[in-house]
Amino acid sequence: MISSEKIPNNVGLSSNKRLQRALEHWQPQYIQWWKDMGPQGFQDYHQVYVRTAVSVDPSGWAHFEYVKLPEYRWGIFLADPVQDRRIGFGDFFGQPVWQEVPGEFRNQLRRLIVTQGDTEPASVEQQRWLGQRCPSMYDLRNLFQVNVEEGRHLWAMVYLLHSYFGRDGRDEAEELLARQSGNRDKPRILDAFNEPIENWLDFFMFTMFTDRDGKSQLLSLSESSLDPLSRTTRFMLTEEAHHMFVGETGIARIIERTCQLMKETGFSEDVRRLGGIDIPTIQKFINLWFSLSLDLHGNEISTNAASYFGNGLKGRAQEEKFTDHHVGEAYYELDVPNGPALERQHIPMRSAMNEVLRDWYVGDCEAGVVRWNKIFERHGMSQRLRLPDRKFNRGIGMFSSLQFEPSGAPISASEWERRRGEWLPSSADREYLLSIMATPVYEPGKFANYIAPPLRGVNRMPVNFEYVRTEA
Ligand code: BYC
Repeated sequence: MISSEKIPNNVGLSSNKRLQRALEHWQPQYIQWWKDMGPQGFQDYHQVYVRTAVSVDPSGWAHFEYVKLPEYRWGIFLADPVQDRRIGFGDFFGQPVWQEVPGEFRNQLRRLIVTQGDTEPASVEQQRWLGQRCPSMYDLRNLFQVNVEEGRHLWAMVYLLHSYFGRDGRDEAEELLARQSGNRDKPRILDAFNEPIENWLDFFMFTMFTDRDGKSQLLSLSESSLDPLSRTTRFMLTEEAHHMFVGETGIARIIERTCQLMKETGFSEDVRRLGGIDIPTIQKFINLWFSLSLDLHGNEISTNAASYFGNGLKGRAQEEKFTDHHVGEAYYELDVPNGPALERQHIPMRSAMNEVLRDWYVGDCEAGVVRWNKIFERHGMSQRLRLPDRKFNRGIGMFSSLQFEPSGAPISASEWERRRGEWLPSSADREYLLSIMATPVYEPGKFANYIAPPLRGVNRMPVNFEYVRTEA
């Protein structure tokens, strides 16, 4: 059960006074950050119907109530320990997992935890203006649910930093609140988390694709030999699932509405004249957020990834599905740029672990796009959305200095410059989206013209439930 102390937790925080004091010292800084950088305009006078965890078992973590956002019960929740858990991969395979951080891996683990932690507040910062442009009260509530849980994920990482990394960890926890998404002097660590999220198409694509990187990274960290990291990330995954639901169903509802509008226009693709979002624009946002999120998996060939795996710090998603957990002799076949051509090379598998995780990620994204395309099928339409090739628009890794079409065909730098507006959102596309989102929809049960209502409400409540209440 989760205690209802000042910092709700299931880690027996009150029995470790030093840690409790340190975290209680960080807490007001966090709240200040949340007020400054969290949802703008919804801090003081609004009550939001959100899910909060009262325990970590399935019946307890889906408890719903109205709360004022700054009073959300952010806390420290670890999944239950697995009895006699053993290291599942790498050079220490089969040994008991660690309850403390081994000195020799301290820097690497700190780096992984800081990188993970940094993404959480970053996403809240990126999304802080969206409430002013929301398509419905239902969506507004979902946005805030995602935001408070990202805040809680930051708590999860800060708990690990404070508990296991001493002074360095406390300094890192402060830095997590000091860096700012998009800030030129103190940006967030990973590139996608410095991109603006200014409209709801960005938001739904982000929760579909970037939160799905969250899923793949959390799955691989949940395999970690450091048991507190594994237990923390295992619980985070339960919350992450809802974020991807918000993204996938958000885009599905936009597609649904686009199909309806296309019928109204006599199957013309020009739904903008009816205030809808046309399919080419949806495709451009897929191209953008999918490629940005591919970058989040790091370099194709990475000594960092090899040593994370060898040392048992970060495994593969669903490690138990693999047969070889040592991976000393195996190779990964990769198309590596060699001049203008690609050359198939055999890369030691451990060095290709980022690519292995990226494979898992691409498969998970593809399944989502197949589900979206079923909407067109249901409407009897031949249009289809697709993921771009993984070489397209890359900013990290061996394809980042080369240019490719979404199909994967190589093109010259000048052709890329000439044609990128066909494939990625242009400023005109962004202006159009802002124009149809300029007036937020706050009336319960009403939806902006460009998006269909959801099939059902939250927690069996009706779709027209007052998910966000304004205090008198
Ligand atoms: N942007 O050897 P490499 C989530 C850097 S999302 C900028 O490939 P590695 C969430 C890299 O840091 C999940 N820099 O690196 C979603 C390194 O720098 P140094 C977040 C990048 O370590 C939505 C250099 O390039 N969690 O939870 O194998 C909402 C060499 O790279 C990028 C994690 O990422 C980039 N995209 O792989 C809220 C898990 N990529 O050493 C939350 C923890 C690489 O030269 N992180 N670099 O200064 C990791 O596992 C790894 O750090 C990475 C990169 C997968 C990110």
